[in-house]
Amino acid sequence: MALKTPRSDAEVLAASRQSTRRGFAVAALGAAAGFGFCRWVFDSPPDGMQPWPKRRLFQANAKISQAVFEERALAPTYPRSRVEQLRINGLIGLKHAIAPESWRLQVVGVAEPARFPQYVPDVTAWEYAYGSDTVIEGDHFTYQPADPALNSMFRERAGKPNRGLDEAGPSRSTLPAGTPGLLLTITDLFKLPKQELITEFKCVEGWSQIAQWGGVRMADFIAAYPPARNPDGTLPRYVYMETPNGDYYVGYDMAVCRHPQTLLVTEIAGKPLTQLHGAPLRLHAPTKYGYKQIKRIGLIAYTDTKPDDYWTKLGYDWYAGL
Ligand SMILES: Nc1nc2c(c(=O)[nH]1)N[C@H]1C(S)=C(S)[C@@H](COP(=O)(O)O)O[C@H]1N2
Ligand SMILES: [Mo]
Repeated sequence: MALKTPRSDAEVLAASRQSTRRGFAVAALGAAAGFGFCRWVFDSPPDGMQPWPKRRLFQANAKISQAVFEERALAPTYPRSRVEQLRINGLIGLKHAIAPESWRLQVVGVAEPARFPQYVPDVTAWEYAYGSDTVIEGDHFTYQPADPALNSMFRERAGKPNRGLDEAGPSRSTLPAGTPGLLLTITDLFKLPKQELITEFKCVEGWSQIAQWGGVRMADFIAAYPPARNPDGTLPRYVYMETPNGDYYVGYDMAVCRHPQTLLVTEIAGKPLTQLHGAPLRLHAPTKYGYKQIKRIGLIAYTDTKPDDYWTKLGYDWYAGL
């Protein structure tokens, strides 16, 4: 399906609700809860790892907040004057620079994939190439980026243990050899309508920054490369993404991916992504914590089996809602 005219957030939300089994209940809950509910959570001060209302709220009422945040609520957006320089945090799967021309996006679970010119019988056979500059050695930051602005961020953490590095181990959802699908280039993604969004990025560790994102809506990507239906006619409930080497991996509910503010990002602050911010493609989902926002996406797979998820394995919430 060709997407020429960008859709409004409201149109994407409406389409998303239609394609959701819980659609009707969600609309009602969203209307009842309203935006005040959302603000309260966004404005709350962090208490240790997470804002405290989040914990209490989810204990008390996980189902309602889940429906409201994922499928109904829009995250607040900000004027350009508020944009900050996004820090770098989390380098799992980014230890070596990827050679840009070797990047492909593997897409698996698409309806009738052989009709696309990008079809290949085995996406796992694709070989990514890496640069010789090592980003991380052993357990400690040793990277000295060419860009002095990045250098200062690393000086802060030099010699400190790189928490979480490879702790979760390999993914259970990595594709077996011989999986057919598409191999897209970045040019294929640029054919979708461009979106810009200025939102607050929140890491579960307690920091947040306002960042400017450029890219395409995940909802538009799904419309252009739609998932194959399950044998019973329903649509797959999940999306799985991983870095090219499979070191970092994230599972999403389909509703999160259809949210109008969930973007496949190619630019931050009007400039192409740097390697450490996830070049050439990362995810931004302003209704989710940072750990669900995977950098350097190598694979997008539609699936009806709940995918493995790096930080969920280490005890963090799968849903990761704000
Ligand atoms: N590939 C990859 N993506 C990742 C991570 C990571 O370690 N590896 N960390 C996540 C976490 S916890 C955060 S807070 C954000 C940080 O994004 P930034 O470095 O662009 O600020 O990336 C997320 N995506
Ligand atoms: Mo994070």
